[in-house]
Amino acid sequence: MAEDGYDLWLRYPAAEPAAAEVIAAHARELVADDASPTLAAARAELTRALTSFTGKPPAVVGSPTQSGALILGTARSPLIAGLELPLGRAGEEGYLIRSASVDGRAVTVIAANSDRGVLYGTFHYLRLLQTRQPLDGLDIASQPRTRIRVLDHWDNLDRHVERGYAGESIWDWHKLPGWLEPRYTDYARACASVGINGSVLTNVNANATSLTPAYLEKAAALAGVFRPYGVRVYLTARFSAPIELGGLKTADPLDPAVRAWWKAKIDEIYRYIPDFGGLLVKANSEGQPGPQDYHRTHADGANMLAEPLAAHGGIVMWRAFVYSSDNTEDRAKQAYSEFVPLDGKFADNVLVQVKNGPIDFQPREPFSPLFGAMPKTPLMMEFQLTKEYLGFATHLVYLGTLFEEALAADTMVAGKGSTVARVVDGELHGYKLTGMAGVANIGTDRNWSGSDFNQANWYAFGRLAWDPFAGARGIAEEWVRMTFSDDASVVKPIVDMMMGSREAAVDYMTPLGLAHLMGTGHHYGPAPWVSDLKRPEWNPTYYHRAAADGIGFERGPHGTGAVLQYSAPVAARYGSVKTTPENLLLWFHHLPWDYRMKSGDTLWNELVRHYDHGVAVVSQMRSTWAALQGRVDAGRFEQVSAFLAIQEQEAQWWRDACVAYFQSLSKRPLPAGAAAPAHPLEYYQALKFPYAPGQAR
Ligand code: GCW
Repeated sequence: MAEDGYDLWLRYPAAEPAAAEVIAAHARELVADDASPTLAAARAELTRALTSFTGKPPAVVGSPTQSGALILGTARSPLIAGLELPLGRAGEEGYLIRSASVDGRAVTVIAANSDRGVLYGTFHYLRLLQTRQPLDGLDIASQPRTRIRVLDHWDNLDRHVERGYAGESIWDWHKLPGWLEPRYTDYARACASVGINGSVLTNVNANATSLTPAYLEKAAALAGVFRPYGVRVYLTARFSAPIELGGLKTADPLDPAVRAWWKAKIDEIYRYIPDFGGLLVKANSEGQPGPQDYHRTHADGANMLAEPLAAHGGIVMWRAFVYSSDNTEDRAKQAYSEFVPLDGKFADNVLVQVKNGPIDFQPREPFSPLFGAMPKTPLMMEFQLTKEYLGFATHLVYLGTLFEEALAADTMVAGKGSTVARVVDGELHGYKLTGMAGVANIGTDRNWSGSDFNQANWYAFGRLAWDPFAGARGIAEEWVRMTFSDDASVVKPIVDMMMGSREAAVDYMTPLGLAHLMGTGHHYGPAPWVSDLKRPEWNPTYYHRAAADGIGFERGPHGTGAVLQYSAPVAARYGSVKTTPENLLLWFHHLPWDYRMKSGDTLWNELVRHYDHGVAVVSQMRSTWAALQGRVDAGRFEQVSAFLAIQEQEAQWWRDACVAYFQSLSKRPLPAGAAAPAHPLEYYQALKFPYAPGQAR
C-alpha cells in the first residue's frame, strides 16, 4: 500500500511472520466490553491494529477460555477486580499493563480507574506491539504528570490558520454540525494515542462569533466526536465579546452587567457542551482587547471568567504572552513585570499559560523567568508545534530537543534541580492544576502537519505533556519505529538526524543567542537588517543590536537588567559574560566583534562558523536520507528528499544573507575557508514574499 502520511504513527502495518505470531499469541482472545463509548473506542482500536498486524481479528469473549487473552477494563469489571491489581498506581487517568494469570491461564491485562485510562493503556500496549517490545513479564504503570494537555489551534472561522503551514483549518465550520468529517475522529484518536485531552478549537486572536449559538452548536458537534477519546473542547474568548455580541457599552470586568453577560454566556456554552473544558484568553497583547483597557488587571479579567466556569468545572487559561505598544521596557522583561505582582491573585481554576521563552518561540531562547517566580499561581507551559520561526513546513526540525531543553532548564528557585519540568508538573510549588499547551501544526494537508517529520512534533508534545521528564531521543525513536520502519538500520540514522536538526536550524538562523531575525510579518527567511517598523520591538535590529562596535543585547545588570528576573544563582550565571553559556551569549550580552570565545577564536569568526556549520548539517541530513532510498516507502521518501533540498537551499540563503549583513557592520574578513555569500547584501534585502503562508489576518 502506498503511504501518504495520513495514518501518522498509527499505521499498524502487517507484521513479519515471527512477530505476527508473538503478537497473536498474546491476543488469542480479547476480553473487552464496550459498555461506554470510550471502552468501545479502545476495543475498536485494538481490533483494528491486531487484525492488521496478524491478518485476522481477535475473538472477543466474555472471559478467557485459553492462555494468551488480552483483558481490558476498569475495576467495574469483576474479572479485573478479582485480580486485585494495585490500581492506585494508575491514578485517575493512567493505567497498568500487566502479565497475569486467570484460573491458571496466562493473560495480559490493561487496567485503569477510568475508561479514559483504559484507552490510554491500550495505546501504550499498541506502542509496545508497534515497536516490537517483549510482551511477557509486563509490569507497567503510568499516569500523566500534568492534568491539562491541550492543543491550541490558531484556527480562524474562515479556515485560515494563523501560522499554519499544513493547509486550511481541519474544522469545516460551514458544514458543521451537519457533516462530521471522518478526519475529526482520526484527529481525536491521534490525540488520545499520546494522551492529549483537550483541544482549543479557535485562534487566540479571537473572534466573538465563535461564542454565538450557531457556532456553539458546531463546537458541540466536534465535542461529540472527541468525547469518546477523552478530548475536551475549549474555546478562546474575545474579551470585548460583551460589547460585540451583547451590545453592552463596556467590557469592564468589574462591571456587573458585563459579569452577568459572561455568566449567562458560559451557562449557555454548558448547555451545548456539558463537559466544556473552558476558555483560553489572549488579552492586552498585540492589539487584543483586555481588562487593562478599563484599568483593571489580568487577574480581574481572568477571575471574572473563572467564577462562572468554576460552577461547571471549567478552567481559564490566561496567556502571559503580553507586551505592549507603549511600554519601552525590554520586551523580554514585560511578561514577568506584568504577572509576578499578580501571584496569588488568580482564582483557583485559572492557569497562566507561559511560552517557554521570554519573547516568542524563537529557535533558541532561555527559559521564561516566570517559571519559578509564581509559586501561588499554576503556570502551564506553552510550546509552539507549528514552525513559525523554524522553517515552516519544509525544514526538518525535530522540536523534541527544544521542548526537552526548556523543561530541563534549572530555575534554581529552590536550590539546584528546580527545573521548569518540576514547576510545570506542579511538584515544586504544589500546584493543584497543571498543564501543557502546544500550538497545533495541523491542517487539511493529507499528512496533517505539512510534512511527515512535523508529525513528530505533535507526537513529542503529547508524550512530554504526559511526562515532562521523558527524553527527546527515546520519543524520536518510538516515533520513527512506528512512522517509518522498525528496521534498526533505518531507525538509527533517522533518529540521529532528528536529534541534530534543531541545533542545525539554530546555527543557520540565529546562532549564539541571536533571535528574531526573520522577515517582517510572515517570518519567512532572513531579514536582520529591518529597522523601519513602527514599534521598536518589531525590528530585528532591536534584538541583535549589531553595529560597528559589536553585536548582542545587553540584558545584564548594566544593561536592561533582564537577568535579574531570574533567581540569584541564575541571574549571576547569565549576568556575567564569562559564565553565560555560549549558545545564549548574544541574548544576554553585547560584545565586541573581536571578543575571544572559549575556542580562542573571535566572536565574529565563530558566528560565521556557526552559520556554515548549520548549512553543513543540513547537507549531511540530505545524504543520510538519500542513503535510505528503498527502505522507506517511495511516496514519503520523495517528499522528504525534496523538502530537504529546499531546506538546504534556504539554510544557505539564511547563512549568506546574515553573513553579508553582519559583515557590513563588523567590517571583518571572513574566517579562513568560509565562502563569500553568493550575492551582495542588496540582493537579499530586495527579496519580497507577499504571499508567504500563515500570516496573521
Ligand atoms: O508568535 C506570535 C505570532 C502571532 C501570534 C502571537 C501569539 C496568535 O507571530 O501570530 O498570534 O505570537 O502567540 O499570540
